[in-house]
Amino acid sequence: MSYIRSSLANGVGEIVLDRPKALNALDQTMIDDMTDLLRRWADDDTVETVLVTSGSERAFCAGGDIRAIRDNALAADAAAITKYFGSEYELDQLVADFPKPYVSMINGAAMGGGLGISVHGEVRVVTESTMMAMPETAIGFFPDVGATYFLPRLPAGVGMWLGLTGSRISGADAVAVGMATHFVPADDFGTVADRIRSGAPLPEVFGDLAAPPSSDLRPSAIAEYFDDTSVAGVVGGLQGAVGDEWAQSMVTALRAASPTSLLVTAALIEAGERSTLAECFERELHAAERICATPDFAEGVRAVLVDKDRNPSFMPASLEDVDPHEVVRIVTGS
Ligand code: QUE
Repeated sequence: MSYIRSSLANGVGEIVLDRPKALNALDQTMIDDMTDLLRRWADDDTVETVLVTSGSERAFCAGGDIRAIRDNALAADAAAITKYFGSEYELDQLVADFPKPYVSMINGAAMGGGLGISVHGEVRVVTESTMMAMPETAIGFFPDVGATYFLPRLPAGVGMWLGLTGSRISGADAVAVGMATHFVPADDFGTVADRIRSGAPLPEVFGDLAAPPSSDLRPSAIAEYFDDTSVAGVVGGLQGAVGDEWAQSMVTALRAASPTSLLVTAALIEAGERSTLAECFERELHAAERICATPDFAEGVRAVLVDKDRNPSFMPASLEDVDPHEVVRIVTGS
């Protein structure tokens, strides 16, 4: 039983993510199967384009197999954790380096690992149902899958905002900030996928798209409060915006996150700004190994995905009580 379906016709290799009960969350077999297909198709002259779609209406891909990683963390199986993240980031790097057009058709939710297999690719198509987020600070983890590379390259403050607060953005927002390349109305989404499957040249398929609906992001507010590498500075600025409902909702989102995760996330995004994608994956792999061994990770996944009470007890519980040496240890290993 496989959670990936694949086909090859008209020069188009298609991968269909098909694990609907887990919103297509990537488990180890899906990562391995997708890696095998992409390695084969990269060198197969009959493949001109790769198309990645979801078999589910609800989600493109909700992330990684976080429950299994928590089980491995609780069993102190460090080798399984290293294998999982190492192979996932290798797949994401393969997408970034893919030598032919790699097209992701992103409907519904695309979070965490779902962005890792799409955002690094050449063509990212979104629609009205698209919801993108990097929600890891809520589970005691950090935005990985190359997010420490792509977040600091978004417009001022947007990467820090997405990474720290886990805010959800729409398809129109994703085009506005550059995470997506094309917007297609939901009514035309299947037709566009069918035209790609038929082998129509991509410039023809995407030649006459209408402009996306307007984005309701607040770029000036995001730049004002989040274009800052200090988490305390971000929180302080937002708290000072008394009466600004948006700013106070961001304070609430930051309060729900693991304080250690927030500080690790800010440090990784700052370091990623001056790093190559490969360097970011290397840094993320070591940080993932270390953060999975902390109590906040097991507790965050418990609260959000296992018991679903959304009431985690993070330790320490406030930013001021996080030992800066612990952040440095997770981010750099020293
Ligand atoms: C942070 C995450 C994930 C998340 C929620 C977060 C993640 C992930 C899922 C998820 C959601 C629904 C499912 C599922 C997994 O949620 O990585 O199997 O059915 O996979 O706050 O990183």
